[in-house]
Amino acid sequence: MEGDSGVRSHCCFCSMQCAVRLEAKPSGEGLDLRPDPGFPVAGGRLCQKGFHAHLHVSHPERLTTPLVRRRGGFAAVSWAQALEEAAARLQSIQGRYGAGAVGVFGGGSLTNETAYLLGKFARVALRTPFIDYNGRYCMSSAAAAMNRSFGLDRGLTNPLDDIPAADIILLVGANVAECQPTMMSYFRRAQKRGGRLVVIDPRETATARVADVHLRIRPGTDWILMNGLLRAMIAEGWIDEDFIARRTSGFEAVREAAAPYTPERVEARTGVPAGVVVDLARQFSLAPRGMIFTARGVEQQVRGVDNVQACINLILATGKIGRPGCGFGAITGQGNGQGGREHGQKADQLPGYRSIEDPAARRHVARVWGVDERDLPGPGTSAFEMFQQMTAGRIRGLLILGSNPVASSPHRSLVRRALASLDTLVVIDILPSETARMADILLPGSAWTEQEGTTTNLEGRVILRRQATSPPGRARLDWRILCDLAAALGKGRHFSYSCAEEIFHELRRASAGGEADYFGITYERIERENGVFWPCPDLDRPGQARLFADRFAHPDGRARFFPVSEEGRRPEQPDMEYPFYLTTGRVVDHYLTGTQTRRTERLVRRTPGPYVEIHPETAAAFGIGDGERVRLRTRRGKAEYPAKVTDRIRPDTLFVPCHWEGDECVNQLTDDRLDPISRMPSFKCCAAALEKVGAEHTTSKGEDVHAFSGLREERSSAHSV
Ligand SMILES: Nc1nc2c(c(=O)[nH]1)N[C@H]1C(S)=C(S)[C@@H](COP(=O)(O)OP(=O)(O)OC[C@H]3O[C@@H](n4cnc5c(=O)[nH]c(N)nc54)[C@H](O)[C@@H]3O)O[C@H]1N2
Ligand SMILES: Nc1nc2c(c(=O)[nH]1)N[C@H]1C(S)=C(S)[C@@H](COP(=O)(O)OP(=O)(O)OC[C@H]3O[C@@H](n4cnc5c(=O)[nH]c(N)nc54)[C@H](O)[C@@H]3O)O[C@H]1N2
Ligand code: SF4
Ligand SMILES: [Mo]
Repeated sequence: MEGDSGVRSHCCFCSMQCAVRLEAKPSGEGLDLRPDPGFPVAGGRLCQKGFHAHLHVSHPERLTTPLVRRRGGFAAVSWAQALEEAAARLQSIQGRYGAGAVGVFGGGSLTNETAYLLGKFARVALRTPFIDYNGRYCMSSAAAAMNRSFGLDRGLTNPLDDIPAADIILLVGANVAECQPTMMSYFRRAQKRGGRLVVIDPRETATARVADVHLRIRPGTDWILMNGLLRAMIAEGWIDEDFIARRTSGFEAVREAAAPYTPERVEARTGVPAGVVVDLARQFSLAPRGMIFTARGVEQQVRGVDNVQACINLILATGKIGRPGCGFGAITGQGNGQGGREHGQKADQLPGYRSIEDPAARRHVARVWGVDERDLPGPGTSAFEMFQQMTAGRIRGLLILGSNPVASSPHRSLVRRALASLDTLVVIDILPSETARMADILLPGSAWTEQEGTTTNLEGRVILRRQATSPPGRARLDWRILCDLAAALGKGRHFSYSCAEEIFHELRRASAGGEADYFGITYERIERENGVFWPCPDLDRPGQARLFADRFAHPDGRARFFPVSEEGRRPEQPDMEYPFYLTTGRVVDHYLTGTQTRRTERLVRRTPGPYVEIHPETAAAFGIGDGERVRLRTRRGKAEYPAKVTDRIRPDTLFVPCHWEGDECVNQLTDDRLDPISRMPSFKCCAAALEKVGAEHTTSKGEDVHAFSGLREERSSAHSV
């Protein structure tokens, strides 16, 4: 059968991990890629990024040889020379300033095997506490809230197949149609059955356009809306008292915290009309089955954990979890954003979601790694805080694998300063990203088609990519580079593997007994069963697709409510000087910092560059025409973009996509204040000023500007429910 030929793999981009088949072109040059209808998750669908996901792999700018910075630029060197120099420089830093003077920064696009190995590399080869990764900018708020409430963080608590049974679905700060396009078919199936799709987003996104209801909420106010919904449910007697009594604890404090949020107060704060609040509360609680999904729109906020928590409180109060059509989900972002957060890339974490501060966890992992438990370092600090450690001179050497933090971190100028202050920066990448170009030692790694390994999709389904090609030139497999570097550091005996599967077997043992238990999963099972869900402790039993049917993961089996109240950080608010909300996010054609998709001609043709979305009223007040250049300023910096005048955004809000580097990078502007629990930066909400380029002196200030300050009351354009 034609469908059976080719190497089985999964798209490198988003967390849907759609299945593909890869085959060498008949000419021998490059690869053919086609969807694989034999794999269930996306039913043989791919989005436009997926159809082109193999093209950047053979781009002429691929890094193919180790490079070392010499006076006047990069010089090509042998692997032996590059590894020796990297090891010597990192060791000399550690010799002078201690083990913790070298840090490690990872990524959620890496395979489970590589992510696991990177965590082990930091703790065993470098013995540094300082490791964190780009998933901190992505999943950390959801992870923290889910851990607190459920005792476990798995993005979706249900398999995707449970979605079509829902009668009502809330998508909160999630633009699925552009970010996980093939997931939309699950929502469409629910809608065909009569289910209602409600989208809560300051912008009328492609997702909002197919929804039954769109609430154009004021940025940063979702927890207020959720409190208002809960208050209405309580007031009307629509909550599930039986579920609350049997399966949860802590409800009283939440009832109290929600009490002040009358529909009128919610309207004034969020812009969602009072009547809509009550209608939505009724519809959600009285629907037999309902689900809530969050994504970065509410999570990348200084109150990201609270926003997710407030959504979870609604799920628990209505008893909508653990059944088909019922559940909570934080929609994971990166290809391996799920697996990448489970096995040790996080500052406080050992494999299998174990805590690095738990003595039993340390003993278990030290035994698997063959090291003395006392030699395992303690917890480090979060991703952005590592850059602050660099500017303070405490971290002096850094290894980055699979991330482009210069472009993806908030407050770009601080991050650039931090990396420039290092004695040594070692980067392993496949392409010359903005971060890679700052390296002292730049090592050529492997792209997704070149390495075998597992990833874990947004459902918690562990899947397998097979190797279809070899790395180009002298580029090497990522995991092999880590082993080679460990050997150069004199730790080779802890890092001798002959293939990725051998690393996976060690990961299985390291995770065994942990929350994210992979022990029962093997490559052979994954292929036979079209992926295996975790937790899966037994080789001969299926993994758990649907969580929390009978009990939650806390020792007493109960879920926890947590109150969300006025206490807490406020996002930077618009004022006279910076009168707009600035928010950032994605477009369908590009992926993250764009190092891959901006090198794919067909995607660039569709979306060639960044822009700022501006409401027509706002544009008119500032004399800005569509396509004209405007300048945005925040307390961190300024940047210029062409205006995209559209009524699909609130008049008090501006939006810039985040896929560009350098002068076009929106993180020149974003706020680096962090959520106090998750340490997530505030990518989705800060205050900004707008001016037309060339009209700096004529731009109206004062009253006109104040009209857009978001401080005024403004009705949202929400449709009635
Ligand atoms: N095409 C494409 N797909 C991707 C990616 C990509 O780069 N490109 N990246 C992947 C990754 S890593 C991730 S994390 C996911 C991200 O997936 P999403 O989180 O869905 O995408 P974003 O565009 O970052 O943000 C979603 C929406 O949040 C809205 N928003 C902003 N502020 C607020 C607010 O205060 N409240 C509410 N309710 N909404 C708000 C924005 O208008 C935006 O439409 O996508 C994954 N898929
Ligand atoms: N303003 C703003 N900023 C944001 C966000 C936002 O919404 N707004 N979103 C945040 C989110 S959710 C995320 S996830 C981060 C992501 O931020 P980053 O991780 O910095 O973004 P990527 O572009 O994925 O960078 C991955 C790098 O690794 C390389 N790479 C990819 N695959 C491999 C591999 O297999 N091996 C090797 N060796 N290298 C590889 C790529 O070439 C690229 O240089 O950005 C965050 N930044
Ligand atoms: S939906 Fe996501 S995984 Fe599927 S093809 Fe598109 S980018 Fe790739
Ligand atoms: Mo992400």
